Amino acid sequence: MLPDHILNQLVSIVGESRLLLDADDLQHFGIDRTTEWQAAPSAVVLPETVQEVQSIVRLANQHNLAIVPSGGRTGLSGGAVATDGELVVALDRLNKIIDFNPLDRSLTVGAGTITAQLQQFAEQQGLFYPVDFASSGSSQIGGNIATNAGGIKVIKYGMTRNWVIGLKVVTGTGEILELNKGLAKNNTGYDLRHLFIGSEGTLGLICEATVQLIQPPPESTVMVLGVNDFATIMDVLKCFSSGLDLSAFEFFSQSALEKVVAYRGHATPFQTSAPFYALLEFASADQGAIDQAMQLFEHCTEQGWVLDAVISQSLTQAKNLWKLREDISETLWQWQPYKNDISVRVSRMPDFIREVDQLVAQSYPDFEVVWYGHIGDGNLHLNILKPEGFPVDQFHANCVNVSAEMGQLLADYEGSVSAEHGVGLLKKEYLHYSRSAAEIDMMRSIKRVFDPNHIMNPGKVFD
Ligand code: 2HG
Ligand code: ZN
Repeated sequence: MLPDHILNQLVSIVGESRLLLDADDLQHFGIDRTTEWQAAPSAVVLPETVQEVQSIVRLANQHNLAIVPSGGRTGLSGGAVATDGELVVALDRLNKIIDFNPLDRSLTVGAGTITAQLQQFAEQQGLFYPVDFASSGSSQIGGNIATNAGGIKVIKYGMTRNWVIGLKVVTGTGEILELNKGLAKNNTGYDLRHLFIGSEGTLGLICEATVQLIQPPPESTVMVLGVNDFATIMDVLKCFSSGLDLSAFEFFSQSALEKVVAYRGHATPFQTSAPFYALLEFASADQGAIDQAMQLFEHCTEQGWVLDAVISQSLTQAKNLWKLREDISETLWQWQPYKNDISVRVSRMPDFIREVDQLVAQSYPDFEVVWYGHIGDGNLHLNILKPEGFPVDQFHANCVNVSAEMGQLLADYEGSVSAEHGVGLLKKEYLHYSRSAAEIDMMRSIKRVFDPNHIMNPGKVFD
């Protein structure tokens, strides 16, 4: 519990109704989508203006009070978890559309704007915001930027970083910085905007963002292919990406499909099952692209790579096929999964897949492993499921042991221990497999510049 004089000062900044101290609120705002940690913040504040955020950060500096920024709380690495009496600064109320410029095709919004609302606003203007993922209905743009969120269209459009053309931030020192100001061209030294993107709240708070919108993409078609074995998915990717303009290339295993069908009530699209499935989406403004897709499918069948295929004939069918992939993560929560979010370069995927498959088979003989992810980006999400009745602590300890071997394998392949979910609390002990000691030292030095009193999300990314 914070002393009264600090609580009074917080009330004088945000007003009584936007300082939350109830146990339910502390629980709700003190945790993200992870289940490993217990929420224990001392208070939650809901600022409504950038100036209020600045006053909060200045106050926190005076009293050496740690701050945890909170967005839509959909994170999967414990980046927005307050476990130790921190002050949670929830950006929910900074959720206004601030500016839209049709000529620049730029949109400035408060950090608390829900991703889906931003996407809808773009659509209403006849434009398109291309970053998308299953949690877009609750994730906030500030959180997306703080974690450089990826998602299902990275193969064509890249990560959140590619779409941020301006940021208004409050640094750990309480400075308000306006970074890049929506410019397309701006070669004036270090681009601090890019330091804040993916910094997971360790340098300051993102309060407003300007994103680049584009013309909506042409009509697209979704195809799901039953694939013979894991490594073959990469042959299928090579084949389809050579002939089509792909906007997604995802995969999932039969066990993922079975669970989504059983627990979400979706219809299974195949008569006969395959060990793996590739889901691809391609631009299909004319019949030519669909004919081309059918030819590529035939080629893959002749090669013995693909067993079966379904292709969407309508928007509804396309959406239903997407659900088979997008609903996997939420469906698996009931097994308290141990999650991996790893990547290597696409060209190294075929060899990496063989080794990671071997490692997992040896390491988890007694656990069910569900494979899925953005394989077209070289990104695998393998979820290890806890058997019913197996003690959580023991399960976790087993998985943590394997993570070191996985980390070493990733280091050998020059891959990443966190492809898109961020480091937070979950991955920090594995960071050294992907970043050198010199790099991590530099990151610490950068943090000291923006946050000399070490109040911004301490303990996240690195200690
Ligand atoms: C996805 O791609 C998300 O579905 C979640 O990044 C992955 O829960 C996971 O492991
Ligand atoms: Zn993902």
